[in-house]
Amino acid sequence: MTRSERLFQEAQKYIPGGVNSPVRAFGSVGMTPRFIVSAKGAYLTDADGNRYLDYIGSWGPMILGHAHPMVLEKVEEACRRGLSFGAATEAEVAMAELICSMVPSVEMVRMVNSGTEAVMSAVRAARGYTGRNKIIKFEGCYHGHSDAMLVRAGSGVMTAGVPDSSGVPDGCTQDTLLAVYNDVSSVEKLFDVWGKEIAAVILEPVGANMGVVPPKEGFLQRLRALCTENKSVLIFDEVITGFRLARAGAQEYFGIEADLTTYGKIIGGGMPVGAYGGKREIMEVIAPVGNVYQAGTLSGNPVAMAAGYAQLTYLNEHPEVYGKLQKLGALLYGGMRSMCRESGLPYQVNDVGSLGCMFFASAPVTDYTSAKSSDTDAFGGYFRHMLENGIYLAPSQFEAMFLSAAHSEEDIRRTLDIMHRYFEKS
Ligand code: KE4
Repeated sequence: MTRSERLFQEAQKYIPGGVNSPVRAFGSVGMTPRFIVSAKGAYLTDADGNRYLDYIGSWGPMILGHAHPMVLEKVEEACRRGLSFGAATEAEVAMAELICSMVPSVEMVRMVNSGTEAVMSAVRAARGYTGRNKIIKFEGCYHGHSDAMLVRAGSGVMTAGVPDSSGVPDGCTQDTLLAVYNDVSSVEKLFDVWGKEIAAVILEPVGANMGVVPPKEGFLQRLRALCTENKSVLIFDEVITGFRLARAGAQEYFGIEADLTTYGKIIGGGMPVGAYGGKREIMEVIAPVGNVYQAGTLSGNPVAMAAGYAQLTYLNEHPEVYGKLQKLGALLYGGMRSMCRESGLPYQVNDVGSLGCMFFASAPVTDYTSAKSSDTDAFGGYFRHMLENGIYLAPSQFEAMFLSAAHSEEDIRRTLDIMHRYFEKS
C-alpha cells in the first residue's frame, strides 16, 4: 500500500470523502488521490516521493510557480509580526490600492477569504445597489458554492432556477435565472421577460469550470450592452482569469469593462483570499458606508495580504510574465491541437492564454451541453497515463490546465511527448 493510499484510507474516516474539496478525491478518474507533501516551481512531490509536473497550480493561484522565494520571504516576515489582528492594517490599504491601480474598472475593493465569498458578496451588492432580485448566470459557469449559485435550469425561460444541490431551499434559487453560454439570444429572452427585475448578469469571461470554453466573438460585448441598457450590473467572475490573462485580467484581454469583478486564487498567492470590487457608486452600498452587510474575521488577514501583495506586485512589475504564459500556452495547446490533427484524433482543444484543455468530444465545444458530450471514460484513461508518467492534470474533464511562469518549454515538449505516446498506443 502506498502512503497516499494509506493516508486516503485514514482521511476518509474523518473528512467527507477524505478531502476538503470534492474534486481533489479523484472520483471521476477512479484513482487514489496523491497526497502532496511539497512543491517547488512547476513541480509537486507526493507522500511516496513521486515528482509531478503540475498543471493545476492549486487550481490557479500558483501563477509564478510554487514556493516562489520572494513570496515566501514576505510571508515569513509578516508571520513574525503576528498572524492576525482583526483590525485595520497598512497591508490592506496597499493591497486595495494595488488592485485598483491594476484594473481600471475597479475603483474600490473589499477583501474576503474565498472566491465563493467574493461572488456571494458581489451578488448581494448588485441586489442592494439596484433594489432588484433576479440574477442571470450561465449553465456550466461555476461561481463557488453559495446557495443562489448552485442552480440548474428550470423548465423554461419563465421558470426560476431549481437547486442543483441538496440542502438548498427552492427559495434560494428562485431568483437565479439560467442562460446558455455563448448564446446571446438566451440572455435577450430573459431580459425580455424579466427586464427591470434583473439585478445582475454574472459569468466567467472565459468558461473554465466546464473545461475551457472561450467567449464567442461579440458575446461579452452584447452582455455589456444589455446590462447598460437595462441598468443591470455586469459581474465578471475573474477568480480564475483575474491577473492571469493579463495584468487587468479578462477585461484587458477582451477590452470590456465590468461593473463588478470577483477575484480569488492569484490574489492570495496561495493563501486564502478573495475579493470583490468595481464602481465606487456600487461598492459604497457595502457596510459600514451603505446598508448591504458583509463581514469576515480574517478578511484582509496580514499574512494572506503579504502573499497576495508580493505575487501581484511581481506580476505588476514584470509584465513579461504574460508574454511568457501566452507563448507557453501557444506551444502546449497548439501542440495538442496539431497532435489531434496529425493522429486523426476527433478531440477538441480549447485554450485562452495559459488556460486550456482537451475535450474528448468529436464536435466543437462552445457551451455546457457540448462540453457534457465529452467521453469522460476516455478522459480517465488519458488522465491515468499522464499521471503515471509524472504529469499532474486536473482529475476531471471539466476543469482547466493552468500554466505558470515556472513551466519551461522543455516541460511542455516532454508533456506533449508523453501525451503523444498515449494516443499512439491507445
Ligand atoms: P473558491 O471559493 O473555491 O475560492 O472559489 C470559487 C470559484 C469562484 N469562481 C470561479 C470562476 C471558480 O473557478 C471558483 C473555484 N474554482 C474551482 C476550480 N474549478 C476550485 C477548485 C475546488 O473547488 O477545489
